[in-house]
Amino acid sequence: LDQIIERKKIEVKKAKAEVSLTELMDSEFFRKKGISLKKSLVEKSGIIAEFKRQSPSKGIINDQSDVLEVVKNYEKFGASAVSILTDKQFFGGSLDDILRVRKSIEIPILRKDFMIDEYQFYEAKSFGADVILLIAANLSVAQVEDFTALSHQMGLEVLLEIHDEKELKHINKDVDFVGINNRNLKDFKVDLDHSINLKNQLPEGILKIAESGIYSVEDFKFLKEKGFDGFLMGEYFMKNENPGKIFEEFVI
Ligand code: IGP
Repeated sequence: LDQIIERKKIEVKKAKAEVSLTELMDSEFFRKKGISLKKSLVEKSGIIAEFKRQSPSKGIINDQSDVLEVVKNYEKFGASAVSILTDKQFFGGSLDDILRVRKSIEIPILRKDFMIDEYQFYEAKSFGADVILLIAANLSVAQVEDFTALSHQMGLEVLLEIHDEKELKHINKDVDFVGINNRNLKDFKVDLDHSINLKNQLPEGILKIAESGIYSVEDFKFLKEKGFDGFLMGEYFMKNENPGKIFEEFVI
């Protein structure tokens, strides 16, 4: 994670030099109202289906599938939202993936990246994202507050990701969703029981999303029974040649 953040700082600096805030704010999406995940989460399957080509823990997962084709199928078969990894270096994604699909789907898009600088929130909005991810592990409590306020000003919803008890302090009443990452970002181990334990310590009334390592219908049902409102899933779909088809089979 430290390595990713160091790299991210360099990328953001470069992006700032190339495209100004004014240019970002000129995008048609910047003025458009976002699509609410809060609403879509309860009205549809609750699954936030991810498009992810590769990851530091798994290497290449799928570098053949076309982002547009995949997310259209995710939508068609009832995904509440799509998550698109926009980190290039470690996940093989880009903001252009969001731009490319934005006009073809009507469900919310989560920009999945490592957010460390205000500039990236302007980017997210202007490329057509509706929701952004904040990872408690690499942000201070004050940063989470500031970034949440900025996101809301722009009309972006906020998913705050935590992984352990000491990150509970990052939760503030303004974040829209709390995600519990079942995967430890330090050793990549997945532990669903750990997540349920942590879930029981969350404030009441907040929408709760189980993230990562959901590898079977049983895992999904188990987490649903335990009271999670949303489920962020990537690899289970993406490791197949046709992720949209696997998604379809999963939900029926
Ligand atoms: C999806 P999985 O195990 O279904 O592919 O996980 C998603 O939760 C995972 O990609 C993720 C992630 C992150 C990636 C969750 N939090 C933070 C990068 C950064």
